[in-house]
Amino acid sequence: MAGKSQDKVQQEASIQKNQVLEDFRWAVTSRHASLMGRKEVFMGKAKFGIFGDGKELAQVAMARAFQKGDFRAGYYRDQTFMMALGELTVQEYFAQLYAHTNVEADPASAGRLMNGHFATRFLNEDGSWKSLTSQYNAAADVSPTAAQMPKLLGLAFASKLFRNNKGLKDLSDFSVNGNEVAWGTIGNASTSEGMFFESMNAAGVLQIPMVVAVWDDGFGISVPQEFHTTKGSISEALIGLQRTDTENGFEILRVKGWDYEGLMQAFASAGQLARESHVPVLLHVEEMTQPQGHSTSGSHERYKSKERLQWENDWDCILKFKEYIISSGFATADHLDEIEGEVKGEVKRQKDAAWLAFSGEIKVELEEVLSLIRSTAERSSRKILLLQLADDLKKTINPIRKDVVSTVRKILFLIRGEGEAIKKDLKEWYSQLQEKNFDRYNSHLYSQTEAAVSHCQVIPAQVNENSPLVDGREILQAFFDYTLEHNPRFFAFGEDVGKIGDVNQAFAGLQAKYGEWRVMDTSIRECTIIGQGIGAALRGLRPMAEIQYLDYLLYGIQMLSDDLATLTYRTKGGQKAPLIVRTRGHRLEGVWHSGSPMGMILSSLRGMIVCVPRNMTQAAGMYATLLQSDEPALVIECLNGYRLKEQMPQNIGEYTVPMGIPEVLREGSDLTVVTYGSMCRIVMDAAAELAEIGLSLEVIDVQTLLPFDTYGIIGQSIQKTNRVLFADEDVPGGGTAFMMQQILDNQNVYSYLDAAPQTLAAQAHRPAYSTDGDYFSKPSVEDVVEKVYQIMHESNPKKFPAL
Ligand SMILES: Cc1ncc(C[n+]2csc(CCOP(=O)(O)OP(=O)(O)O)c2C)c(N)n1
Repeated sequence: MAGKSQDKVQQEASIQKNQVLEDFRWAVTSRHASLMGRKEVFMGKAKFGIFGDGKELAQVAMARAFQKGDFRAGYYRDQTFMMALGELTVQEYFAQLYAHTNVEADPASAGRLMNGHFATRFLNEDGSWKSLTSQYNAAADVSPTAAQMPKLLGLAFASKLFRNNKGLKDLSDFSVNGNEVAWGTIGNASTSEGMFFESMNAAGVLQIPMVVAVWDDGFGISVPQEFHTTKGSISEALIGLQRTDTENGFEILRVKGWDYEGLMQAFASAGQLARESHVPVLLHVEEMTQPQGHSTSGSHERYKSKERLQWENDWDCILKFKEYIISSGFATADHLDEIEGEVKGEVKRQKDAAWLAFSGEIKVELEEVLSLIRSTAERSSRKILLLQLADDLKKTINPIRKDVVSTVRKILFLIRGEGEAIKKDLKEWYSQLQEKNFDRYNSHLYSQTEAAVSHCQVIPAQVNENSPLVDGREILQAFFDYTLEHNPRFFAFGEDVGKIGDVNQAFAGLQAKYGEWRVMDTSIRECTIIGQGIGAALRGLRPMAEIQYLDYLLYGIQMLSDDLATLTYRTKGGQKAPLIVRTRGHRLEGVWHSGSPMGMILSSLRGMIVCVPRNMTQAAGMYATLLQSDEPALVIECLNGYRLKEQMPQNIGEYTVPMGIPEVLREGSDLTVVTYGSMCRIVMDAAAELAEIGLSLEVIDVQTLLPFDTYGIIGQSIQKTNRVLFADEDVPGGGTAFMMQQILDNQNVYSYLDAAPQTLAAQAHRPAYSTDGDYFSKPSVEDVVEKVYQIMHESNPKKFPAL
């Protein structure tokens, strides 16, 4: 202090005092939001509540260290952090608790997620990027514990790329020299999840600016610490990751959740270390409490001892903060009480405003419909019943949309036999409401912007008789070469992708040509390969994450399903991560290298594009389309197609393959076979054989399973052939069942069918090893021939006698 003027010292002291009191304000604001939130649930105004009480102090400290351009990937306890950052008002907090469906009311999820799921908006309304370096960024939360970790890795990894990949230097809306820290939060019990350990190890290897704060309150719902973590402490358990003077690793810090100064220091130094030196940090925040228990689902008195409950009271971080403020002379107890009184009033005011806005919208609809029902009743023969239903609806306490809509639907059913003039007003009103409700609850499964795949320009591949025949993998290699040269945001990574250019060499030589920041190797960690891609894509990059074989997608599918596929939907267009996942499958050898688990994929990845190119020419065109778009995708190349010969298109890198448009590979008149991927060749071979006995097959390659045949090409074919077979290599009831459902439900082909629609799939078990194993497990040419013949036999046994 010796060199400082008295004024300067005083100024600094007052800044500190202001800061401390501001932090106090945020802590108690958040606490009262938690206390009132729980009451709202118990009063029946919200369905479920999970709150951040007991975790406030650490979060005001984290908010102080968090800078513009930084990213958070955390979990449901982080309300204080979001509030202190200015990214969550109390009113918005309650809007989410009530499930208010307006983006303006709940910018994180538009009422789609239960409370405590935080997010900031990365995108403008048209889907274009905001300047992420000019704002605080919170990646949209998901509920599965620890699922925030893999994308956290990617968010931090992107800083590393921005710092080291010179081609990204101009992207100043996304990064300033890779100075952005990715801050993660996780509960102590959730650190037991595999993805936590996988992410931590990967961050230590990658040396990225990732700070992971563990909020440790000694429990995971009712289960105490000794069931969760070796040695009862995650920072002890991870000591082997700690950096030394000679080896890279993690910085590990420990701090108490009630120690304001300790927390401020720990978060500041963690942030600085990560930001400047890209050293990852584990910040273990111990001795946190949970004053109201885990959630509104139960009370913690059931499983915490009296001593523990007493300890939680005595070591409540806000109580300790008050003691600290008073003993440091920043404020008197009376002053703090005064602040708290003010805060409580303000929290209540914003809570009430949130309720008024939420319930007000519904009330408007309710009033409208009541008056419509009454006027309908006057004209209807069911007058008394309708008035009774209106009366019941009016009496509903805290009415919701379901009450309104179900009453209207009941009435429309009741008066179905009455004249149009009687029903018209109510029907019209309901149809408009349906549109609004679709937007509220069902929109944004896929991109609704100009960059959706459906808007991408179609440029046909140019091939002529002089186009050279090459191995399929060379077509991909030429495509990736072109893309690496022309698209600086594009990079590819995965197991064996870097040095050898992937196990089938589609990237061969490209790391040498474009460098290790464009084409890179990773360890064997599918879950975090996906997370790495999601995080990087959230930051404006165009990653291609490779999963070596489709069979190993299972390790990564949780992240794809829970995080990537739901992202646009759960933020109602507020965030996007146009990650391309490249993999290969369908056919090679044995149980774990020839899988085709399409049913699994189709059920769990709604929200993603799923491409099944039959060869590498189609694959390259699909990648080109996807790179123009803002949608996430999975592309499954044919594992047995890399050495097959194809003609190299002249406009490689530029031509595109449209999504959702099947291609008719062979025209025919007797029966349509709908298939994709490696099965295309088998079905084409079968078609050639059947042609010899005069049977004419129309063969259709669906090309993409999601979206599926947007223009009804398959239906048109069935109108011509009147018979259809859906064939693939998945288990029975998987991909073929999906295709059949799409056609039967959406293309109204029933009346055109002369024979029952059928499926041909693999055996229900995984495929056995070797050529014979494949033959007896997966559909063969003979299987297709016999199946088609059987359908024809049933139609005309005379012409096609039984085999
Ligand atoms: C994968 C998964 N399993 C189970 C749950 C149900 N669940 C929600 S929170 C929770 C306990 C988490 O405890 P902890 O990580 O210590 O965080 P805390 O709630 O104590 O802050 C559990 C089991 C879940 N959300 N996700």
